[in-house]
Amino acid sequence: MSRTVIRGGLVITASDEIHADVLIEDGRIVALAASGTPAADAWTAGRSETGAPPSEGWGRVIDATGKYVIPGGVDAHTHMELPFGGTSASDTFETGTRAAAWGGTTTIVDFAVQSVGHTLREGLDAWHAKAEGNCAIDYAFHMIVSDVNQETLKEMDLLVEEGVTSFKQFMAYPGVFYSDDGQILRAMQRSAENGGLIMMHAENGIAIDVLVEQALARGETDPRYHGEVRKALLEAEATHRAIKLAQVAGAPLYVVHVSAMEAVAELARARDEGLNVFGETCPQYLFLSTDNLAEPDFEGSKYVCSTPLRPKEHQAKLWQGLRTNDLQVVSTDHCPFCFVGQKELGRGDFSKIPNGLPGVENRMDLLHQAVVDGHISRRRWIEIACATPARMFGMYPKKGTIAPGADADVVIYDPHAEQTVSAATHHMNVDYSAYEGKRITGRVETVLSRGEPVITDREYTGRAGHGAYTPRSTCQYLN
Ligand code: DUC
Ligand code: ZN
Ligand code: ZN
Ligand code: ZN
Repeated sequence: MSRTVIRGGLVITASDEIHADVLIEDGRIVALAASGTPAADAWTAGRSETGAPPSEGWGRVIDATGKYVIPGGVDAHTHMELPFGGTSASDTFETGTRAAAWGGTTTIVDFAVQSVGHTLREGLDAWHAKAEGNCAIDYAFHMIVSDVNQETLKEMDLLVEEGVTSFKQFMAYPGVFYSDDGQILRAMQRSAENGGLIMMHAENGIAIDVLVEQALARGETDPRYHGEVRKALLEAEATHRAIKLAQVAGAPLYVVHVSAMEAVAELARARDEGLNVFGETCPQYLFLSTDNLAEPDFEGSKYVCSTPLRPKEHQAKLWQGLRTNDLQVVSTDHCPFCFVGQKELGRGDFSKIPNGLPGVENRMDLLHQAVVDGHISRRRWIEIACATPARMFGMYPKKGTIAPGADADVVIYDPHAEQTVSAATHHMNVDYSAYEGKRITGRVETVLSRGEPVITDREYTGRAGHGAYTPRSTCQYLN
């Protein structure tokens, strides 16, 4: 048996903050006991409570005095190795999950892609092949549905049964991932029956493509025009439409990467009506803005993603939505493309810049900074970054909390350490940082994945292949 005791830290979950020692056996959390009590001290001494001698193979004791002991982060939105715009996201499952661990994330849910004309199964098999044996931390899959037809709808039932319980559809990207309203309605009706959760990329892509064409015809080719054509109103309109379609279908809805305050208002209204409508935002929308898209010398391309960054005034509404639970989850939409050779594909035409930002390594720290800055409480930090994504996507309480029976995915977090974010020191396979130079209070010190040390006192001690595929149950967050 392998055992670990984490001693003397402040254990923070979505619901509690307690000074407790955590006992881990064979990859699972077995018990918590108030620090300094005889029960807790007995673990550290390697004795049972009955005073038996130290057992063979007694594992490590991690001193977490003065530190936080938090659940490993659950990033429910990543795109490792995603083919996009004639290139491919630069993090593999190996580099991306290692970077995630460095940043205190111990589970990712990545998006397998159905290509038009192919089956869901083909897409899912392809993503399993990319991930298997390569991940440092546990992983699961959502399925991007690009081609809704009778066969696809039947396959959705099978996927839900085998643990792929959420399906992304796109109201944007006509000709690539796009679904029309009829296809969306059919997929929603199916998920109302089989328990699946539709995740929506809510932007009116048909209208956006008209605006793109008109902007380029006017010679507006710089990255900042990406933000201008992908209008907040067209995010709000699509969000509204998706909510109504879900209501007609009687299905729950999860809107991904919400960036516009007008879209938050749509979600808030639907939730006030009692609908099972949920919203996710991402660190880039909370910390970055159209000012970044306007950076000179094509540097703005580093910040091209969809939905796009918005003017700064949207940020306050996103923070408010996170506090009022009109937004429930912060994921990264991690989809990195190098500036050199990838973002540069869009020089002279912003519509050819591959869409996506790196961030899987930065999320837990940025949200801790939000605690320091007073935007959210410590428990809300854990709720939006660990517990709710685990619940939303059917992995709780195995993932997302520190409790007896849970996987021992645990982060020892130093809330007082100071760091400066930089591409020079990050571990993502991308040649820039979206948060270059940002000062952050707080830093990951040690990370356990199912009890195994992946990061130990800021050294990588994990291995590719430790991470296991995690089938999921259906959404555990419904009204
Ligand atoms: N948005 C991005 O920024 N990248 C990948 C796909 C998406 O919807
Ligand atoms: Zn095929
Ligand atoms: Zn999207
Ligand atoms: Zn995405």
